[in-house]
Amino acid sequence: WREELSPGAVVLRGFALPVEGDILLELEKIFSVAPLRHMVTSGGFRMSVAMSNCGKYGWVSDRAGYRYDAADPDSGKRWPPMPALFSTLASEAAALAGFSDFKPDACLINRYDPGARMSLHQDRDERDFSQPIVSVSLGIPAVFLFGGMRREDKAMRISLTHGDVVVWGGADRLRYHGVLPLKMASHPSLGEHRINLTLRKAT
Ligand code: MD5
Ligand code: FE
Repeated sequence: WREELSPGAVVLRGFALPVEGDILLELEKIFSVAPLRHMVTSGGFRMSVAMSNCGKYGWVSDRAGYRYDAADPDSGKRWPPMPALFSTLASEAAALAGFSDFKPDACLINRYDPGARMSLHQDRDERDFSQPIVSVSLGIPAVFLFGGMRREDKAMRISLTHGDVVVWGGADRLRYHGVLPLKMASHPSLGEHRINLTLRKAT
């Protein structure tokens, strides 16, 4: 159940399954305070993925660009706190991949509906690239693109399904990556959705 894509990129198949119900309960509470919304890029395009955040900082994008912000721009209030379950799960996963003492302060929540995608990009908005990023996939499956250090580099295709956790760190932290448009599918507990939690140390 532990697949090493590369020394710094480790897939833990089904690692979140034992706590899936608890994660979904926490997400409902978060969405009641900070609803999922389609953010806009600096170029003015509406993102196909709907987003929210929990934790001390949240990732936001608007016409001014993208950044981490302690407040939800839609409400002006702080993001809901990060559930202990999320930080513990991320820290345990990071440790299994060789990154000890990972303490995330930001959790971006991405919801994909069939057809939604994420184009190739690097995650460079965090202060310390020596800190890994932990991603938790729930719901319908996605094909994840794991690229190289340049946008043109050929990408590996990895299928990520319900309960899979991936740790991205070390030399793999700054690889280009993305998600292919989701195929229509339905999952018993999430319906026609994929939810991905991305746990980071933003500052
Ligand atoms: C997703 N989200 O499936 C992915 C999971 C994002 C995003 O890409 O920015 O919200 S995180 C995948 C990731 C993060 C950091 C580095 C690498 C992959 N990588 O080097 O391949 O919604
Ligand atoms: Fe990313």
